[in-house]
Amino acid sequence: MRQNAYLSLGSNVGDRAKNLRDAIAALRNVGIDVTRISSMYETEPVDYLDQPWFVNMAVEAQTELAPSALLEILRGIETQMGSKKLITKGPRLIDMDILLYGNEVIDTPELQVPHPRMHLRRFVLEPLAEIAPNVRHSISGLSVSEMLTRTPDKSAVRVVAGL
Ligand code: GSY
Repeated sequence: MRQNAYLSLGSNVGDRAKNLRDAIAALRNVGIDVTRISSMYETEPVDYLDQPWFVNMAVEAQTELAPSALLEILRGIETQMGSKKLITKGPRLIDMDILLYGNEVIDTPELQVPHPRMHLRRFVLEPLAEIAPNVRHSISGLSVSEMLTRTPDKSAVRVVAGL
């Protein structure tokens, strides 16, 4: 069944905007229907602070792929683009996470959906609220705009460009 999935994309190595554009092109090349794309946001690093600022965005993708197959495709594109995570939570050329997949709840060692930290990350919620303010978290039931209002994360997030 065709499902709406929401993905978070980020880059803080090299030409960050180009990396994001290339990742979206790669998603489309493998047949994933990217139906909404947020602006690009320059964002202060969270978790591991001693690294360059990121550019983050969110996309809506419609796919018949199961969540595990979608995750494999994302990891394949990251590898193909040359993204290496030399430090856990450290700099990366491209990083893609599944935030939401329809109304599903998935809890396996490889994949947790909804993304377990999405409500704690302004760099995820601001771009997502631009394209899907009324979509709801499949566990808490909160909409994306409600999560954004409630998030304790005060890190800097500012729009830099449309795609
Ligand atoms: O979880 C994705 C990688 N990441 C990011 C990110 O994409 N943006 C910001 N601002 N901080 C981050 N910390 C990590 S780890």
